[in-house]
Amino acid sequence: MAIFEKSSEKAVTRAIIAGFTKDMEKFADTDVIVVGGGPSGLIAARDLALKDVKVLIIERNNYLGGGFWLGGFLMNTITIRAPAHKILDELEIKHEEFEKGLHVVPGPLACSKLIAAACEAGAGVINMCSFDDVVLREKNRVSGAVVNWTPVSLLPKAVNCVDPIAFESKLVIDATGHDAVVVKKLEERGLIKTPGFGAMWIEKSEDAVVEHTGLAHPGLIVVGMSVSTTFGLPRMGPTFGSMLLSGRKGAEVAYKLLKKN
Ligand code: 48F
Repeated sequence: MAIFEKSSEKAVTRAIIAGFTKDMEKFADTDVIVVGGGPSGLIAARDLALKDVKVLIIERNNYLGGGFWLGGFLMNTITIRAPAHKILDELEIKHEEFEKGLHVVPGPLACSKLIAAACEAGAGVINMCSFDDVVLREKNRVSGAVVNWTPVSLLPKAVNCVDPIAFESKLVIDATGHDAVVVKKLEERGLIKTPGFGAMWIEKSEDAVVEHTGLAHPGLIVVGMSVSTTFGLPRMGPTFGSMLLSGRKGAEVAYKLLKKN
């Protein structure tokens, strides 16, 4: 007596293709594209999806979470400074206070719950997919993302003749961490100038990242460590409170802009 229901190779193949195609068709034209599924991108996507904004996360790795799995130096204890621990409470992630205002939480727990929160809120995800370029419209407004499968983008140029595809959106959020790949693409085109991030100073950097989170160019919002690269702020150090607060602020900025237009 078999344990599982009957099925076949062709049914499994069709189920995969149909499910994926349905999602991709839905997001070909979306409200917001979040490039990068680290902590700042995940919270931004989750907050927007909770407000019924159509949001797609594009992540180059197979896994979401970015640097949020590890606290620093390959040690998986995450540190979060108050008041960002309130977001952990909101997501029902258990944490401890190491010393006044400095909270600790196991990376795998915090990261997996944040990923689940973004997905449960309704954010779409396309993983193993790399941002390649921006879509630009009138007055060089960022209006979407050109993407290709990560394995394709890693092929040597000599054997890579696979055209990318593009998703259109009202807004793009650069949540790609230190690399700030969307911002850098605009810089390559002479539309923006970035100073790159400065030396580590945790006390200053966390506040500065949240303060500078917002519109970097028409149609483009920066959150998380890409804010440091864009505005020349001190690098973060291994603490994540501002990644969560910056992602949340980025979502608020996006929501206001969407309501205005
Ligand atoms: O680096 P990452 O975690 O960015 P973040 O949200 O958080 C930064 C912290 O992890 C840490 C820190 C603060 O304590 O200093 O570094 O700002 O996540 C960035 C995500 O973007 C993806 C990358 O794989 C990662 O998951 N990413 C980077 N380039 C691309 C990309 C690309 N070209 N296309 C798609 N995804």
